[in-house]
Amino acid sequence: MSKFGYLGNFLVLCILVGIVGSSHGQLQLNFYAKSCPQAEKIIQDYVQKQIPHAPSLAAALLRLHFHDCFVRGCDGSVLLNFTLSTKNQTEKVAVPNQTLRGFPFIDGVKKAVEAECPGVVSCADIVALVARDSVVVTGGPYWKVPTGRRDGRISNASEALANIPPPTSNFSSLQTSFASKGLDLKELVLLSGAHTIGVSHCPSFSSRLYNFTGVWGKKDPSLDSEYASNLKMKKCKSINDNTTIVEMDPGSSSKFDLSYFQLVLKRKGLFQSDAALTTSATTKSFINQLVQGSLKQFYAEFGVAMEKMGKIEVKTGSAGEIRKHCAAVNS
Ligand code: HEM
Ligand SMILES: *[C@@H]1O[C@H](CO)[C@@H](O)[C@H](O)[C@H]1NC(C)=O
Ligand SMILES: *[C@@H]1O[C@H](CO)[C@@H](O)[C@H](O)[C@H]1NC(C)=O
Ligand SMILES: *[C@@H]1O[C@H](CO)[C@@H](O)[C@H](O)[C@H]1NC(C)=O
Ligand SMILES: *[C@@H]1O[C@H](CO)[C@@H](O)[C@H](O)[C@H]1NC(C)=O
Ligand SMILES: *[C@@H]1O[C@H](CO)[C@@H](O)[C@H](O)[C@H]1NC(C)=O
Ligand SMILES: *[C@@H]1O[C@H](CO)[C@@H](O)[C@H](O)[C@H]1NC(C)=O
Ligand SMILES: CC(=O)N[C@H]1CO[C@H](CO)[C@@H](O)[C@@H]1O
Repeated sequence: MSKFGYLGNFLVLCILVGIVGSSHGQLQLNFYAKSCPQAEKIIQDYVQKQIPHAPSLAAALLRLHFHDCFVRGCDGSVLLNFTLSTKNQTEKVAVPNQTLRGFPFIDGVKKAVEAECPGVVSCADIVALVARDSVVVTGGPYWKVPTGRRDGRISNASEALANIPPPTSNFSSLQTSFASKGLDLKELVLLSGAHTIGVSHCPSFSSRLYNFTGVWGKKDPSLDSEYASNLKMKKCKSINDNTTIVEMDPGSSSKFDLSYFQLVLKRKGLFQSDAALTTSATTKSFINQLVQGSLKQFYAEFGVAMEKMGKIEVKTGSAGEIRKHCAAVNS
C-alpha cells in the first residue's frame, strides 16, 4: 500500500460522509444554539404546559408533521392559509387535510418563539419539534429532531391530494408512495404504527362498511365482520355520517403501544391502508416481529423512522424563508 493509502482512504471517507450528509440538507441537532438558544426549551415548555389540557392534540400534531413532510418536503407548507391574492387552493383545503387539527396550537408556539427571537425559527422546525415533544409528553417514544429546516412559499391542494396516500390505498400504492419519499417497507410499517394514537372520522372508512368497491350493501371482507357490524351499529350509523369520531386503536387510542399492530393482525385495522400491510408477506412479517418484540424496541425503531421522515426534501441554507406567521408566506 502506498504511503498515502491511509490518507487517501480517509479523504474518500470524508467525501462519502460529506455526500451522505448533504443529501439530507445538513439539518443539525440544536441548529438554533447560537441564533436562539432558548428556542427548543420554549417549544418544549409550551407543549408540556398545554398538551396535558388537550392530550388528544398530540396525535393531531404528529399527523400534521407527516402531512407536512409528504408534500413538498417538511417545509411548513401544510400550515399556509388560502389567500385571495394568490387564489391558490392550499394544502389545507385538500380532502386529506380537512381533518387536520392543531393549527392554532402551532400558531401559539410560533408566537412564544417569536417573542424571544423574531424571524429566526422556522415553522417547519416548530412542527417537527412539537410533534416529538407532544408524543413524549403523552408517554410515547422520543426521537432526535435535527433542525435548520426553512419554510416553503408554496402550498398546493392538488399536490396534497397526489402525495398523501388515501385510506383506501392498497399495498402497492403505499409502497410506491413511501418509496417516492425515500422510505422503505419497514418504515412504512413502523410509521403506520402512529395509528396507535388518535382518531378518525367515518368517511375515511365507511365504504368498507356500506359500499365496498362501489357495491351498495357490500362489506370489506378483509375487515373483521363483528367489528364492522359494531362500527355500523354504534359509530358510523349511516354512510353520510361525517362528524362521528372513531378511535383507530379502540380503548388504547391515547397510549402509544403495540396494540395497533395486534389489531391489524386480527383484521381490525380501521383503514384499508392498515389492512393492506398484511397483504404483503414482507410487511406482515415486520408486524409479527414488532408484536413479538418489546415496546422499547418499537419506540427505538419508530424514533429512527421519524427522524428520517423529518428529513424528507427539507429546504436548508438560504432556500425558502423563515415565516413571520406560520399561516402566511412573508410579503
Ligand atoms: C400509511 C399511510 C397512511 C394513511 C393512508 C393514513 C390515513 C389516515 C387517516 C385517513 C386518518 C384519519 C383522518 C380522519 O378521518 O379524521 C389518519 C389519522 C392519523 N394518522 Fe395517518 N395515515 C397514514 C400514515 C400515517 C403516518 C406516517 C403518521 C405519522 C407518523 C400518521 C399519523 C396519524 C395520526 C396520529 C392520526 C390521528 C390524528 C388525529 O387524532 O387527529 N399516519 N391517518
Ligand atoms: C400560488 O400559485 C402560484 C402560481 O403557481 C405560485 O407562484 C405561488 O407561489 C403560489 N402561492 C402559494 C402560497 O402557494
Ligand atoms: C398545483 O399543482 C398541480 C400539480 O402539480 C399543478 O398542475 C398546478 O398548476 C399547481 N397549481 C398552482 C396554483 O400552482
Ligand atoms: C392498487 O391501487 C392502485 C391505485 O388505485 C391501482 O391502480 C392498482 O391496480 C391497485 N393494485 C392492486 C394490486 O390491486
Ligand atoms: C357507492 O360507491 C359508488 C362508487 O364509488 C358511488 O358511485 C355511490 O355513490 C356510493 N353510494 C353511496 C350511497 O354513497
Ligand atoms: C357533512 O354532512 C352534512 C350533512 O349530511 C353536510 O351538510 C355537510 O356538507 C357535510 N360536510 C362535508 C365536509 O362533507
Ligand atoms: C389563517 O386562517 C385561520 C382560520 O381561517 C385564521 O384564524 C388565521 O388568522 C389565518 N392566519 C393568517 C396569518 O392569515
Ligand atoms: C384546517 C383546515 O384548514 N381545514 C379546512 C379543510 O377544508 C375545508 C373545506 O374546504 C375548510 O372549511 C376547512 O377550514
